[in-house]
Amino acid sequence: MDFSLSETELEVQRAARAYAQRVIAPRAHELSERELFPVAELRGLAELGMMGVNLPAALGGAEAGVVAYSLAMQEVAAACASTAVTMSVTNMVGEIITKFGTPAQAERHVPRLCSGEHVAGSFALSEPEAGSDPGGMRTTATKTSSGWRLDGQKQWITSGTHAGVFVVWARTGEPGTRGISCFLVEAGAPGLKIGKHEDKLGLRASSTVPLTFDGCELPESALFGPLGGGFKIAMTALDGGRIGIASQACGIASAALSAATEYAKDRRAFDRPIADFQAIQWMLADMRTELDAARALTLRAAWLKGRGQPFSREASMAKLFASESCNRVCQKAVQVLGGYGYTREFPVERYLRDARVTTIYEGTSEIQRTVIARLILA
Ligand code: COS
Repeated sequence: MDFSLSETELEVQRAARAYAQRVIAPRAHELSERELFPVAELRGLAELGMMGVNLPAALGGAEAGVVAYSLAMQEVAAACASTAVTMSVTNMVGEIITKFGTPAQAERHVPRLCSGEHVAGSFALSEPEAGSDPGGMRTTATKTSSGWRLDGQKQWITSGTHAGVFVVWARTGEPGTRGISCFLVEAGAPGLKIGKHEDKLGLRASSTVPLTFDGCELPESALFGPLGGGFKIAMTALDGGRIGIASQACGIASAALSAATEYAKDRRAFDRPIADFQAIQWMLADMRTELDAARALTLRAAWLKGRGQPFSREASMAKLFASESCNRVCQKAVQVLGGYGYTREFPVERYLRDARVTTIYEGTSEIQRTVIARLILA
C-alpha cells in the first residue's frame, strides 16, 4: 500500500495552500462578518486551475485528478469554508457538464467555469419540500414549440446570486425518480428569478438563495443528458460532491486544530502553558486522530473515483465521518480556547458555525447512513 502523493498532487496542494494562506485566510473573517461573496478570491483560484481540478485540459481544466482536488479543497476550506463550498459546487457542475453534456454544452460552459469567467456554477436540485427526497420534486419542464418551459421553485441554491450557469432538475414525465430530466439554464434567462439570500448560521460569505422559475423559456439545447435520466445524473454528481464536502470538513477541522494547538502553547494557567495539562493534551490527541481518520476516508474515496472504480459507499462514509468529526473537533477547539473561543476575536467560533452545515448539505448524515446501509445490504 502506497500512501505517497504524486508530484502533481503535491504541486496542487502547495499551490492551493500558498494562495489560501496568503490571500484568502487574511480576508476570511471580514468576508464572513460582512457577508461578502469572495469574487476576487474565486477568480484567483480559477487562475490557479482550482475551479476545474479534475477536468480535462482541453476544456480549460487542470487535469490533476480527484485526489488533487480533495487536497486543494482541504487547503481552501482551512482558510475560508465559504470560498471552499463555492469551489466545490463549481467543480462539481463542471464535472457533470463534462461527463453528461453534449460537446457543444461542454465547450460553451466548462472553459468559462474553469477560467473564472463564470465566477461560479450552481446545482439546483432541492426544493422547498424536496431535499432528502429529490424524487418528490415539483418543478416542471413542459415541452414547447421552441424548446422547454420551466415552472417551479428551487431552494438552498449555493452561489445562486453569482452563478453563470445553473444545472436544474425538473419533472418531464411520470411521478418519482424516472420522470425527472436535467437542464442547463444560463444566468439572466427570462423567467428565472433569484430570491433573497438566506441569513445563515455559518458560511456567511457564500450565497444561498431560492430560485423561482416562472414560465422560464429555454431553447431545445438546454436539455442536459437523456430525457427522464436526470435523477441518475443528480445521484452521480452527489457521489462526487460528497468527496468535496468531506474535504471541506477536513479543512475546517484542520484549521480548528491548528488554532487550538497554537493557543494551548501560548496560554498560561497555574504557572504553565495549558498545553502541559493532560486534559488539553487528550483533546488535541482526539482531534488529530479524528482528523486523520476523516482524511484517510476522504482520500480513499477520491482515489477510487480517480481510478474509475465504484465509490458511492466510500464517498458517503467519508462525508458522514468527516462532517460529524469536524463538528466534534470544532467543539473541542472552542473548549480549548475557553471564553475566548466563544468570541469573534478568535476564528474558532467561525469554524464551529461553518462546520455545522457539513452534516446537512449534499445529503444529511441520516441520508449518508441510508446510502451506506443500502450498499452493504445490496
Ligand atoms: N449513482 C447512480 N445511480 C443511482 C445512484 C448513484 N449513486 N443512487 C441511485 N441511483 C439510481 C438507482 O439505481 C435507481 O435507478 P433505476 O430507476 O434504474 O432503478 C434510481 O437512481 C432511483 O434510485 P432509488 O430508488 O434508490 O431512489 P430513492 O428515491 O430511494 O433515493 C437516496 C435514494 C435517498 C439515496 C437519494 O434520494 C438521495 O441521495 N437523497 C439525498 C439527496 C441529497 O443529497 N440532497 C441534498 C442536495 S444538495 S444541498
